[in-house]
Amino acid sequence: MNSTVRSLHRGVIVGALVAGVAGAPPRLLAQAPAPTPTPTLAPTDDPARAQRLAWFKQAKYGMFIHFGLYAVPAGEWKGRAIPGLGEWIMNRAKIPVAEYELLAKQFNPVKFNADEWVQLAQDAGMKYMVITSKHHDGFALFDSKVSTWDIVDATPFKRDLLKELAAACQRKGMPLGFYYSQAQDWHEKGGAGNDWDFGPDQGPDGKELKDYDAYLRGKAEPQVKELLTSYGPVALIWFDTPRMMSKERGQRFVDIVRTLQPKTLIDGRLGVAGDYVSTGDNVIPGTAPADAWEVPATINHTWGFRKDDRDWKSPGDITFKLLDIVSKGGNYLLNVGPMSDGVIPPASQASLREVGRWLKVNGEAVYGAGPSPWGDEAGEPSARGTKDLRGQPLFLSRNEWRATTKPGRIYLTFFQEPRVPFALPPLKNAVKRVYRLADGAPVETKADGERTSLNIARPFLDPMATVVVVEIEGEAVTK
Ligand code: H79
Repeated sequence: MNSTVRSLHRGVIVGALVAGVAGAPPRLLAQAPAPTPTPTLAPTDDPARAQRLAWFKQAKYGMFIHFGLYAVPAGEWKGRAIPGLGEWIMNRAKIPVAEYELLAKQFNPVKFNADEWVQLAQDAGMKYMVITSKHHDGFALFDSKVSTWDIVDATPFKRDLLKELAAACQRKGMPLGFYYSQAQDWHEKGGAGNDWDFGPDQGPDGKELKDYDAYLRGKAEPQVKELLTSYGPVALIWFDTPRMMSKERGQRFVDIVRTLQPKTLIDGRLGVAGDYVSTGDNVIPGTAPADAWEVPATINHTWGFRKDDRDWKSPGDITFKLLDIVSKGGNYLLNVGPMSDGVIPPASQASLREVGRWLKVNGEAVYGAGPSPWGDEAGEPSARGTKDLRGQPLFLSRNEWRATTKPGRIYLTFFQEPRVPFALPPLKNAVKRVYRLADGAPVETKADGERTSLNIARPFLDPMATVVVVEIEGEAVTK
């Protein structure tokens, strides 16, 4: 057993503190909480929404990319490490706009290759990609006509990176979505968030002190229109941190998206109902928060590249989190932060590719799979009423195995060797056949009254995780 796998084997652990399950390093706990998820979503009985979501619910696993000027300082400003998220450096170091603008002249990702990025996502087994078109620093990674604060007008690179990525995605059949920070824009005096150049957004009474609507109408809305007009089919728009997003303002974005590309999904952080729920950053809930949801997550502890963060999640950890999320009905949107030369850090690539190799063999348990028919195997809320850092009931996560489903099939993914015989939780359906997914080897079963026991061969062949397929009569019925 390698160490990447061993780190998961801790029996019952405390989950959902900040990083969800499986051993968050303590230093994470010092960070401020991520934005609260918006629990609202479009009506569940809307057939247009169900159609829009169909590919998303099949996909299950996507690649998030945070790329921008912050990859140049990479977590360090004037010789000092600035704590926190790499893409927040302008805010955390209170860098004036005029000074931050100089970074654009140093931004020249000459090793960027769109096909390589898409190929990596495919090798990793990821089924969609989402890239920062504009983060809170206001810098656009595409050639905007309404601002010169973009990659074509302000950098020596001069190429429209999103255009190249969109073309590569289309060639390879990879759905592409755009992250767009609609509310915060630290470059604009009307945008939210820059209180070091432009003062606070709101007074103590909540009164707005900036011309926020001028920013929205003059930059954010036109840029979202550009993204939906000039880059082919857009799989989704990933809005974030909905500060001061009133119903009216949020609805203006909904109208733009629905008018220009009715198939484009809206995430859960616009501020008004989107198509699915986005959990807090790195938060894996104990149970499904909605019928369609997604966990945005980092592969180390930052989204934008930081040169001092090499604490990459192991392939075993990523595989566990993916199955944990899928077994609860959600999607996993896992981030990479390319370096300023345009190369995705090789160590993070290696981790992703190893998960991809596992998925090549075992992907049937993931893609298009529905949630567990049980749920207790994932853990339970603390019986003692303990609350986590967000004031939510603490969920005690278990990590031995997870279940996912398709019609007539239950997939049991084991992250450690179970005691044999392994008793299936209660199931009313007749069990037809049980076998190992990787090689089809039959698994011996024994009927035990209402319960079925599995005599799973040990030791496991795959150090990462082993999937056992339980073929059943019809859809799983547990009660
Ligand atoms: O794009 C990624 C993050 O930059 C963005 N969401 C994900 C997908 C995000 N925006 N806000 N937050 C996450 C919450 C940020 C909290 C912190 Fe901070 C930023 C903690 C430390 C730096 C703000 C500034 C709160 C304390 C200091």
